Amino acid sequence: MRIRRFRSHLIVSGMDPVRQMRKTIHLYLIKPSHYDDDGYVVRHWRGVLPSNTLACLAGLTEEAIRQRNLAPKYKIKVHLLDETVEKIPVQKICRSERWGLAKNIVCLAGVQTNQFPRACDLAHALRKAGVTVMIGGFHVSGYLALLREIPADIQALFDDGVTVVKGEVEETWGQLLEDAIAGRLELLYDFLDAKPDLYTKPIPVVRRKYLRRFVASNFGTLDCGRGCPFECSFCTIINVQGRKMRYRSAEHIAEAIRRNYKENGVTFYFFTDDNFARNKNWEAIFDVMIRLRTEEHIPVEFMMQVDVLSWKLKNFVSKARQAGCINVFIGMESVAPENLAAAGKKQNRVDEYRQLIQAYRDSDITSHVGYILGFPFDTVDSIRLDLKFLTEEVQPDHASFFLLTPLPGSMDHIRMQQSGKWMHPDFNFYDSQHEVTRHPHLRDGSWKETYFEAWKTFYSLSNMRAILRRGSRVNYWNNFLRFVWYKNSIQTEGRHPMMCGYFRLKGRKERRPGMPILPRREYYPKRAREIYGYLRSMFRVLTEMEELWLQTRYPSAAEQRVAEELAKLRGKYGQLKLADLQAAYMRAKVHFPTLRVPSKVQLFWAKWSPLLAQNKVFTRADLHAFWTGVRVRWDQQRWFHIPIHKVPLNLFRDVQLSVLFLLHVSREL
Ligand code: B12
Ligand code: SF4
Repeated sequence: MRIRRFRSHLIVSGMDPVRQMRKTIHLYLIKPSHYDDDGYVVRHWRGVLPSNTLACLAGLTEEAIRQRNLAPKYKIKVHLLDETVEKIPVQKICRSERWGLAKNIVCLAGVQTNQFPRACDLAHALRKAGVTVMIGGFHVSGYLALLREIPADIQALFDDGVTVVKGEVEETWGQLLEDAIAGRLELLYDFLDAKPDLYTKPIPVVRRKYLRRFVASNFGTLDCGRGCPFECSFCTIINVQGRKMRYRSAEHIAEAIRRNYKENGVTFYFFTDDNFARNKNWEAIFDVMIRLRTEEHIPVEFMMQVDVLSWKLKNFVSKARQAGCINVFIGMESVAPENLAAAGKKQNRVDEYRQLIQAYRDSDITSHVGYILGFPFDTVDSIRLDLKFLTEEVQPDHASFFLLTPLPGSMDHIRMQQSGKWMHPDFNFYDSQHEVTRHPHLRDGSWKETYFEAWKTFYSLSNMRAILRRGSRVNYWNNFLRFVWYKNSIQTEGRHPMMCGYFRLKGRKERRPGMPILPRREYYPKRAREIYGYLRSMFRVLTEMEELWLQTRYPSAAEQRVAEELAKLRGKYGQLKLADLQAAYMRAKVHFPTLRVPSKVQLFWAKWSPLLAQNKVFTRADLHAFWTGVRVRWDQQRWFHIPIHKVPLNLFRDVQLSVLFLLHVSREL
């Protein structure tokens, strides 16, 4: 190992660290994003999943400031920044450091492999101004866990005076902060073998200001435990967090949930444990949550990740539902036993998959399976057959597809490296959505094509309709909204939903070093075309989802009452007067308060409500056919053949449907 033994802060400044100490300290906890294929930083107007690492480090910081009594000595301002939803003010931080306005400490947090190149670029830029920079997370931890040599990119960080932290810091964060403030940071900290006991460690802290950048601001994250006892070869968790399970105290978790509910309105959690079913404290955690829901009336719900054997644990599924679980993510990975065997996933039994999904469905918990493409025995044809089996036989409610990726920290990575097999040299592409190795049967782009085909097949109108009809009414909107998120990510941006948000933002100058900054005249027209493309695609997703809603929706109680009243008027449609209709609505106690609708709309509703109420299929297929006809004639320049007189009514019907649809969707958000 080649690490020069000097203190990172001294290298650049060359000054006595004690003299550098300033009163105001800005502590930036930054979750970096990554670059898209064009080299632009990926950022969205609104995100979907907040970062749990930021929440964890925020909790640890609060405690460190309290325990080490730092507040009287320094004015510490903590900034939580997530580059996937906001711009990082690199210039501002550098200016503040150069002008000596404050001491700035930047922690690049929870850096995953695909974010590592971006994190390095940020680190180097900040170091040029002398900012103290630390980097931690799964990439550096996993990468250094299995390698014997220090790789060149990490050495470059050391050379620039960046501190690399390997492992978890629940027991050492306070000391690291003090070292950073005092300018005595080492270049490498290795905590991998000193895994912290989490039982009474600070719980991740949720901040309302941060949550506002996400679609659902009632959404919090929490890791109730860490580690996993299994041995999958593509997984990095076991080599970083270990195979011995560690967990938090149930009472601590309850306290955090209570506080987050009262102070920040958080009612939904993503428990980020990789395998909640193997958390030895699961029952105690479920019990306190049941108590919170029933005795304290805190309407908390959550989703969690579990293994395929979880349904067999006595009381696990039923208690999970009582505790508020509405969705489980299951590492199914493949339906081909030979692939599972090759990945060391011995615990997965394909013949039990259907029972597993049904066990959760019976308890009104929706299932989401993780599915990997590119295992050794996969071919284009076998994947198609497997998908058919997955959708028709196993019948999960959701699926996420990933390309098999040798992530640093996994056994796959180290084996490939030892056998000298080709792996893509650019970590930016290690996001499970790019081909970074060579597959024996999936060549010439067919791997990625099959990947997109898998998304398309699973999220086809027919499969989504089948899922909604199969599921119970309580989960209708939970499933539906996830479909909107998934369809929009894959169809509009071609991005994995877990790396996507709503409406992609870009900065002309936020481009990967080495790639040209386009002149304005070139960049903006290109960007305008791109935005137009997004909007068109979002519109297409919206109409498709509207169709799905129309075909599957449950009528509301008010609608049912209207339908009953209108049924009494049936047969009189010919001579129906507006006053009769209004009287019927009054009797049903519906005054259309949400829409102050003109009389025509009421007539339209009068016609269709009974059909909807009887749960008969209703569709916007006629509208779709009409607009397609208009577009075709327009494109063929047969303008006189466009039935102009029908346009206003159809437009009106379409807008009305869209408004109703959006009203329903927004009510569920
Ligand atoms: C939750 C989660 C997500 C969420 C993230 C949002 C969220 N809610 O946090 C979602 C679903 C979006 C997600 C997506 C993905 N994920 Co993910 N995810 C996780 C998971 C299960 C938990 C993360 C977590 O909160 N851990 C708890 C925190 C506290 O741990 P931590 O980040 O390691 O931080 C600790 C230390 O590392 C250290 N530390 C961290 N940062 C810093 C910084 C400094 C300065 C210091 C001193 C210390 C320090 O202190 C922390 C406390 O001890 C992890 C697995 C895991 N067990 O961590 C996978 C994991 C991180 N994900 C992984 C992957 C591959 C992905 C995806 C690429 C998959 C995909 N295609 O969708 C995407 C990438 C998304 C992206 N580009 O951002 C891999 C990353 C491996 C790697 N080498 O990159 C992991 C490890 C799982 C795996 N399969 O191996 N993920
Ligand atoms: S079951 Fe999941 S978390 Fe556990 S080793 Fe396998 S992939 Fe990793």
